[in-house]
Amino acid sequence: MPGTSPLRVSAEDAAAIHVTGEEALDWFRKMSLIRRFEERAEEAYGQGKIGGFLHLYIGEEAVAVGAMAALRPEDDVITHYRDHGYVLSRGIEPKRVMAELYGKAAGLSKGKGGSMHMADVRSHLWGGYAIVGGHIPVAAGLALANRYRNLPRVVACFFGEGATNTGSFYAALNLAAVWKLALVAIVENNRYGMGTAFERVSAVGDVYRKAAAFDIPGVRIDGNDVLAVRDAVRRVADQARTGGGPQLIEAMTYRFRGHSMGDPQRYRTREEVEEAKSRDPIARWRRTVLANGFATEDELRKIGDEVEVEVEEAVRFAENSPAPDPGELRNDVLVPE
Ligand SMILES: Cc1ncc(C[n+]2csc(CCOP(=O)(O)OP(=O)(O)O)c2C)c(N)n1
Repeated sequence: MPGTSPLRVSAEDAAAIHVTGEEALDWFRKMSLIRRFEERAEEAYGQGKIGGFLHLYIGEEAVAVGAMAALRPEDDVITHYRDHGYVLSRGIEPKRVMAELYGKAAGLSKGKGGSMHMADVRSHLWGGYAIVGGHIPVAAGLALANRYRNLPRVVACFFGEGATNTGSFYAALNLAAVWKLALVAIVENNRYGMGTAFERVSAVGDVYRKAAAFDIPGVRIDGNDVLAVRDAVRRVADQARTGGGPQLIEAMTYRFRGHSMGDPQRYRTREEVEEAKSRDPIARWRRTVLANGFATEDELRKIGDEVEVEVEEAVRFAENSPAPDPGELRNDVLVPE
């Protein structure tokens, strides 16, 4: 029944799903890269080197990495503002992402977008959007454009559970369903929209059930299990690509940091955060990698060291890069007449 069947991938199921050693280590490296990159961004923000908003993805890394592993490079990706993880897992160089955070000319969006607006159209990354739910209609538009152009591409649209209470979520998914567009909505349920617990503001607490409003498939998965994410996104993307229409995934996860920098986090207890950290997606995948003999402790440590070097190089690059030329100010900006 559409919108009513949670998909759960147990550890036993996961073991039965084929993963190559190369994939296993690639995912470990990418999740570690996102984590370390953001820890360093957090530090730089504290030193006043990064301005504006900075929404950290720490704790949610398995969603971006698992989803990108399932998607094809030409599939379109459009996201909300908590967006560093998506571009890094698609293979964008960390130094270009860090330079964007620093507002430098060599940044991914030429230093004009900052943390919330990471875009690289050549890599089919259509950007982070700051307006909650505002990019979901754009995702439907991308999928409609792909239909017109006869391109067998899927649009993956990422957002938080809070966005499922916006009008644009309903307007966009309704038309996407009517037109059977190849749209995969990936909802990262981290339980809070800024300082508000989802259950306090949502008439329907199970996001996957909201798919029933559009008569489309909706599944709930463990978003801290990179393999479960890869498997689920692959499955629903295949359905969308072959005429199955839009699909909705609710990935259960948790953000370990505040909503944005400077969040005093009075809406949740320290104990709750610590308990959630016991389900850390990276530590968990690390255990799976070791248990399946994909790598030894030493090999994983080496990957960690390489990630450390890569992130330090990104910081150095961002610090030493020039600011955008003032003459660039009015370029790439849409100014209504
Ligand atoms: C239309 C709109 N309303 C309010 C805000 C302020 N705001 C920014 S983030 C946010 C919470 C959204 O939560 P969720 O969609 O669950 O994503 P998360 O931040 O948890 O990843 C709110 C209310 C906004 N940016 N846009």
